[in-house]
Formats: sequence, C-alpha cells, structure tokens
Amino acid sequence: MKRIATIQDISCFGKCSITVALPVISAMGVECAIVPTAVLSTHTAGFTGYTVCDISDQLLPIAEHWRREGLNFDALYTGYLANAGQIELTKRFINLIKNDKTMIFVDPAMADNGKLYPGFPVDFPAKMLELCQIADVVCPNITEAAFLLNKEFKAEGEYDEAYIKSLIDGFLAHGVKKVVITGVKYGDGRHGAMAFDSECGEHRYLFGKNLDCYFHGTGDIFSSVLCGALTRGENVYDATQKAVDFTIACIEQTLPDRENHPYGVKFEEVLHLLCKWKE
Ligand code: PXL
Repeated sequence: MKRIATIQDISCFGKCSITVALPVISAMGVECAIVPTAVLSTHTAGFTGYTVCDISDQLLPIAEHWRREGLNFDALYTGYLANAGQIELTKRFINLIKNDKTMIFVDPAMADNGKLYPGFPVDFPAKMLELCQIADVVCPNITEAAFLLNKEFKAEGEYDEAYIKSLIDGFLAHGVKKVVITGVKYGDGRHGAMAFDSECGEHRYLFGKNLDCYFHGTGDIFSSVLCGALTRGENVYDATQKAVDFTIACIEQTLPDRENHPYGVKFEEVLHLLCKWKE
C-alpha cells in the first residue's frame, strides 16, 4: 500500500484541510498519515470568532521520531499553512523525512478570487514560493499562481491560454516538474484545470461541467484526489481529470441542500466513487 503524510491544519468543523484529506486519500486505498500544524475551531471562511492553537512546534519532534522509526513515505503533501514560521518548519520537516523517491506535493492554499485569505501578510506568497521550489508537483489556482510568481492577476474573461501557460512556465523556471493550474474558466461552459508534465512536455486541459458556484474546501478535495492518484502511479493528466470529476460530484451532491450546508461539501455521500475509480 502506498503512503502519504499530509501537513496542514485541523479545522474542527467545516470540512477542509486534514478532515477531507484523510477520508479522501483513504478511500483511494492509500494510507494517510497526518501532521497537524494548528487546531482551529472552524475554518476561517464565513465564520467569525474562531479559535486558533498553533501546534507547529510539534513538527520537528514528529519528524525526528518518524526518522528514528525509519518510516518512509511515497508522498509528502502540504496544504494550508497559517504563517511563514510554519512554512519554514514544513521545509525542514520535508528535508528530514523525504527519501529519493518521495514525491513532494504542494498545494499553496492561500488565496482565491484575486485576494489572499484573511490574515496573510503581503510577503506570505514569497515564503510559500520557497516551499514550491522544493516541490515536484504544485496545484495553485490562478490567484495563487499570480501571487507566487509576482505576475499580474487576471480574472475570468481577462485571461487566455497564453496567460495560463505563462503561469505554468513560471513554476517550471523554479524547478517544479508537474504543474496543475486550477479554476480555469473560459466563460463558454469550460471549467477545470490545465496540467503540464515536463517529462512529456504536453499541456492539457481537463474540463468538467461549470456549476458556477463557490463552496469552501473544494480546493482541498481537489488536491487530495490529485495527490492520491499521483501517488498511486497515475499520470498527471488522468489524475487531474479524476480530481475535476470528483470535485464536481461533491458540489452536485451539495447544491440541492446548500442552505443547510454552506460551510463545505457533502463529499461523504460520493466517497464511494473514489473506491470504484481505484479498481
Ligand atoms: O481550504 C483551505 C483552508 C484550510 N484551513 C483553513 C482555512 C482555509 C481557507 O480559508 O481557513 C483554516
């Protein structure tokens, strides 16, 4: 069985980060170890007054114990990290734990719709770029890519294929081998991602239905499926298509009940799709 360790926060309520990565990756038949960086009472989107307890001082003790135990991982997958200090510790964690074959997968979860998430300072993207520079695979949305690469952000309707390809080139210049840009929409019903693998040198769109709505945590669901499928040995194009399809299935499951479920998607009711897809 393949094994991933994921490093991100625990949002106790709200269905994102570790609370989706663990079930999604497990349903794909991949073992998922967790390394929590912080415990929040809820995620930070749409809730106020949430509690935050930073536990990133545990990262290096966990890594050192795992090293003593001789534990090996096929992939290390990072998601939302709350501050620059956590990024620095995550880099050190990765260097302590990775072996020659470990895939380093970075979802630079920090921004959307042209804006950084609340609480992130303007110099946060430069720090997150340092983590991307040690990654084999990154999967930013367009906002995150623009912030990380210090390029102009273009909203839906303003960008073209050349712009998306220029974002991919930006990460390749930083040594990343596989790049998946998410949230690509052309206003004609095409909505999905563009993937590039430097081994075969091909850009490919992986599209699904445009449901034209926003749900929190779908980026984490997307990256968990993508990381799980890549770890299982799938190529980046098939893995990205699975991530697109599963994210859409989660949203479709939730839409009819969105008033009662504004904080996340009902991924539980479609998890069985992942069990089937892995066969
Ligand atoms: O889904 C990314 C994410 C993860 N964890 C926390 C968040 C967010 C996005 O806002 O607030 C705590």
